[in-house]
Amino acid sequence: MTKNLYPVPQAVKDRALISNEDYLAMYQESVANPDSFWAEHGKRLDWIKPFTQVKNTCFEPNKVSIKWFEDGLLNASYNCIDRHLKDNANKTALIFEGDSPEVSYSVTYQQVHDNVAKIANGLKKLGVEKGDRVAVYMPMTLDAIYAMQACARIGAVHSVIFGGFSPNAIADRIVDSQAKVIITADEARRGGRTVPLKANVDEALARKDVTSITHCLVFKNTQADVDFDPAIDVWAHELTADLPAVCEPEAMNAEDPLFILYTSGSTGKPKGVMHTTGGYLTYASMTQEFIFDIHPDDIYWCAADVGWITGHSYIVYGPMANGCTQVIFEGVPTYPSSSRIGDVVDKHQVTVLYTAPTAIRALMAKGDEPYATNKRDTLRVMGSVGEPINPEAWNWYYENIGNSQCPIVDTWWQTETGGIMITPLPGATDLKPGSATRPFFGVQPALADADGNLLEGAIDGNLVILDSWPGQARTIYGDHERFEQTYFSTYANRYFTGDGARRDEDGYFWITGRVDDVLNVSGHRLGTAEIESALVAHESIAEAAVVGYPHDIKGQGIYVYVTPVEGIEADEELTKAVRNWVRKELSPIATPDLIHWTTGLPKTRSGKIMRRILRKIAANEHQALGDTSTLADPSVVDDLIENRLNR
Ligand code: 6R9
Repeated sequence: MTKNLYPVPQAVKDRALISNEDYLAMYQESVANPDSFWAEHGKRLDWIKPFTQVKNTCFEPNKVSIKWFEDGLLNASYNCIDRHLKDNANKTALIFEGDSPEVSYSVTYQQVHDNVAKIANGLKKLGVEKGDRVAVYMPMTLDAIYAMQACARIGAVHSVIFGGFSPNAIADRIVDSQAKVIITADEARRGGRTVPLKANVDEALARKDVTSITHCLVFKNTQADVDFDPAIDVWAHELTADLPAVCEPEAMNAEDPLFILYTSGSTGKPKGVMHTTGGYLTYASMTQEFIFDIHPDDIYWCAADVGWITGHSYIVYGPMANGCTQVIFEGVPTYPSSSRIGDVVDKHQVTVLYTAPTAIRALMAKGDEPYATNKRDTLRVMGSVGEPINPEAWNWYYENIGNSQCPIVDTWWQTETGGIMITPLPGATDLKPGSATRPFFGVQPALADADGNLLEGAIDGNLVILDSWPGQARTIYGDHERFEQTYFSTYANRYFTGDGARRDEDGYFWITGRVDDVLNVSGHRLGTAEIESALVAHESIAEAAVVGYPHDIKGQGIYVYVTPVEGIEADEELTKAVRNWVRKELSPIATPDLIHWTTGLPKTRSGKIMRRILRKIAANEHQALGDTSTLADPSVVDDLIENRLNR
């Protein structure tokens, strides 16, 4: 039975960094006096030149500008590595747990330092300079983390491309960022299979418009044979073999870019969300410490991929800035069996676990047995991220993984927010399954109606944030106008999240999901426009419309409506070909679940596709279609309902 309130257990309270009284006082201070609050917390980092200015931000139309700590100088990699060496050089930094349970080993902060310094020197030797962009297309190995830290060390801007993306998606991101070097590996391992990373990069670089790359730096991982072009390819082990394990960190301005990360929006191509150095790192490290209640002896495990923002903030930057010991997991929760997460927790004595609802639902579907074979009694705090967690999954996570003793922090945030925004704190917040609860320090969430009025009390609305916080994205790379348009034009003077939410009578927030054309499939963010443009690039497809529908494990499934070009008869073979086409063009994570061939789509007289209707039909809720009187040809709808695929 799902209860609806879980008060903070005494044992958690006793040990916690932040009590409820602390939370209330600190929150109040953070919004009343942001300058002095963040001046104090900015000191958690080591600054080469301390900042004297704190907040300088503006959300006004056509003047959006976000700066924090703008006259300070620091280096992110120094903060994540070097400053721990004085007292903790031999502390374990990273515990690698391979895709195969047979493979695991640890490295200390000193070893991380030496590896990062060598790669940083290697990048310099390849001509990479401060401000240059470096694409990173890597497996979930320690080399991926070293590569990102090495970029930060020399002031290069990394642009990590998730290892599940296809050559076309890689090429798009390289072209947009004009990356000089791409870092990759021979192959990745995932769930007992391999992914041909280097071959994918080769294919991406072969695209005519990809002209900015001078070198491809290749790490050996599986030792597979790969094509090697000495004109551009460089083996990492050869490049770094004779280079010193010392590399002076570059002094960066707080507002110098740290990285670009592409994410999907409701229109057009993915956007290069840009984060800078000082505010981002302050926010990533502070949120990680307080939200996971981190103590020096914790063994922390965030089971995300570095290809997503969660891997950036809660693997590469936050925990390392805090000098944590953490598990880096190459594999998937269901390989070699569904007991893997619990087995890894026991093996490495994990105390803090951060994962996604989709993983929890996949395990839940396998029943409780896999979790009868491991104990998980070292766990203290568990986190959830990426999509709304339904109360059933929350409860299963709480009872079967956490032995009913670990608070669950349901953390709501986005690529654009840089760090967690709405979340419980383990020692402070009474939990309600399914609610992300209350804002973190400095975050002012509010609900707005369609006309831009702010709503009071217990109510549903569009989630906006009223003022800036240090981890906020500064711009979209190369397109500040799109940044303003996307996030600051729906509601003047407010940041619009694209999410809907409900606030209850206790002031707790419940995120209800995206209110725009962005899908959340297994925690992966996908724009319907992106999938549609991949679909219409297929020679047999004339028109396509993509919507999400409720899916038991993935959260949302991808429902595709397609009209074939004249003279083409859609059959099973073509359906299969289209499915593979999307995998290849975009990514396996964008694979359509249901492909519905139709001769027409419901359109208004002005030719706009009425997605609202398509969503209802895909959700098998066609009884409640609402007003269809503005349709050019209402008969199209009857036909779609009759042939609907999700019944
Ligand atoms: C961190 C991350 C962002 C979108 C966001 C929202 C959804 C993330 C959530 C959640 C409900 C949570 N989302 N965390 N929804 N509860 N705890 O996932 O970033 O990939 O940019 O996705 O994910 O819809 O707008 P990103």
